[in-house]
Amino acid sequence: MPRRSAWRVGRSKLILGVGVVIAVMALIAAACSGDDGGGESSALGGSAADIAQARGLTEADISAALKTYVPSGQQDEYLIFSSGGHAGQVFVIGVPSMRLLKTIGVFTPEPWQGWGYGDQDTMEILEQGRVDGNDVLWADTHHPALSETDGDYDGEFVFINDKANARVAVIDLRDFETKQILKNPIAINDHGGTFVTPNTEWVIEGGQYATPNGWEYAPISEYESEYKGMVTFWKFDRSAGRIDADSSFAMELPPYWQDLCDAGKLVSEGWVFCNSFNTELATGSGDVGSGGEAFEAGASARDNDYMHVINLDKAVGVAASKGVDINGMTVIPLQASIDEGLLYFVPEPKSPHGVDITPGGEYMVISGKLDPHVTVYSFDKIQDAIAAQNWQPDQYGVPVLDFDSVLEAQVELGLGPLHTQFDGDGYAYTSLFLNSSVARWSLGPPYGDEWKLEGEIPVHYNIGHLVAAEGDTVDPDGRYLVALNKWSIDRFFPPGPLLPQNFQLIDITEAPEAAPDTAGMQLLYDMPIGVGEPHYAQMIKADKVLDHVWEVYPEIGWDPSTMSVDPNAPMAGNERVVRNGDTVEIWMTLVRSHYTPDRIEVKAGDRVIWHLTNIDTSKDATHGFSVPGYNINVSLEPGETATVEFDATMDGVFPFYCSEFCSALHLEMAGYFLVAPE
Ligand code: K7E
Ligand code: CUA
Repeated sequence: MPRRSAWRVGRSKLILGVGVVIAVMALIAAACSGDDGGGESSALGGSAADIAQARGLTEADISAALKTYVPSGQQDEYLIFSSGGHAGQVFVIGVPSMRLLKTIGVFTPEPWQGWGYGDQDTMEILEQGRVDGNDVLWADTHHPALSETDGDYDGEFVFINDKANARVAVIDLRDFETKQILKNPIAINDHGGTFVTPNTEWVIEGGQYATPNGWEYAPISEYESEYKGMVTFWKFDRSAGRIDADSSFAMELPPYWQDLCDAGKLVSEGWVFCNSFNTELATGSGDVGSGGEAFEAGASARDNDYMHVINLDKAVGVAASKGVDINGMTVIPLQASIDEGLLYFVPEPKSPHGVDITPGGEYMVISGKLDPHVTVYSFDKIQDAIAAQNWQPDQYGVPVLDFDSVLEAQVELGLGPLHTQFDGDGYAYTSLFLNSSVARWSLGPPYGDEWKLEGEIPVHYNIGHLVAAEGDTVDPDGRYLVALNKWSIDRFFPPGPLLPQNFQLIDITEAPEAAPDTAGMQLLYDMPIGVGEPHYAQMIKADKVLDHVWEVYPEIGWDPSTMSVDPNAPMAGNERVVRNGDTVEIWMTLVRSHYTPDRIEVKAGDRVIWHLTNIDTSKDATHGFSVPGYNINVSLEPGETATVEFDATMDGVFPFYCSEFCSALHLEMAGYFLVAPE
């Protein structure tokens, strides 16, 4: 792989060189054709053809520009919900314009949204993500999952996992705010989350690096017996808009490193599939000089790892009868899963990454990072092999189904296949990390005639996930595909040695014959992502979200954490300040361009409970509330109420002000918070 990367850099320099030559030629052409010698003016004025010529745009550039450009005032047709990677957030991006619409505060405080800066509800949600009582205010978000109805996105909720700390979060798409964070009580890291079942009854969170249950200590020499893998099924209560932790359960798995999961759909509904690696049970090289084997060698020694095939429907009942309590989580012991027929393995080549289910649920597609093929398994054949007990137990006694008996097809795509998406025309799209490309391939029956590679399009560079429009649902749209590239190398201005990621928009509407060099795919646009490292994303028709989203809260005094009116919310006419011993409680309203009351006087050491309601009801009339020195900033969207609580430990004069430019007299929307010395 290092050699390959070096080769990539070499090639990209070559591309840059060619690009410079083309640009110079275009400039010369432009200069030669200029009638007044004013290259600048001809680039800004003149006909479209003049502009294209002056800027050196090719026919393909122009067609790409026409496909991505969304004129001012018009809206995008699709939305991407992307993991924010280390940002600990979720990004919302319009397609095809690739305009960033919002960064939703999730695991990490977000100042503009007042997420984690004094607003008690947001502080409490962030506190739900504490690990053993400690704040963990960053996250490594990987896989957002839009809620589904009958296997199709319904635009109501988004879930997201935190790989670093094994947490999941629930975002309500009525107001695009995080409502809940859950710390997994049995695991300290995860990866195979979040993925949802076709009606969002369950939110799946698979594990990654095995540890003893509850990340307790056990010596690494006891890895085989004391370290555990896991998959957790969080029960989602749609009417409450929350995960019900008490009705959730987990399955103990062998200490293979579970990787990614996907829920079966249609014919395979009720089953869950997870890939894994490190079935070698590698434990690292240990102390320097001890001669042990490094993880990357030890964990990729075998030719096969195991796809986990899980009977979720049946597991629900077994959890109730045979589950044991670990740190408050109901866990099905491994032996119970084996005895009850909940868990089967299927050999998968080799150090795979990801499992993706075809739209009809018939096939499970696995990519081996170190194998140039995608391997396609048949759900029917898996069921037949289970019925026929065509298996050998692994070292933990889990039945390993016979590979050949469940295999449907293997398609050779290229180097480093990772993740797969689908369109509505019988094509699959697989990211090729080492090739730096997206492969387009045809599915066999019932989608098409033959399992076969159609071709590939280069991307820049080292693609991880990819997302097609509704490309993991029962009804993919095709149209657009976005490559989520890890490296951008030469694509953008280098802002220091940490370079942006690169989202590349690709048009997949044409058939492969339309452009044989790229199997019909056209690269449209590069979007640098200078925040976090996104992993997965999902792309939904914007209309579906528009059906649910609120632009102002339904009533004045709305509490987003309960999604109802807070009976204690300040309302116009009942603003007041009440002192009770050392506690000062304030009921304040905000309206363009005034705080009522606008002067608050307390004594040092007082407990301050400050209730705020934005009584404006027009779209976008958001007010802020920032108190200097006290790390307080609240965003109050139209109708919203919030409460801030703190001890007035610092005496002094603190002008508070509206931190959202809301009106012509926004600067005047201010007040004094006076803290008299004791
Ligand atoms: Cu980065 Cu899905 Cu976590 Cu692959 S994962 S790239
Ligand atoms: Cu309210 Cu600025």
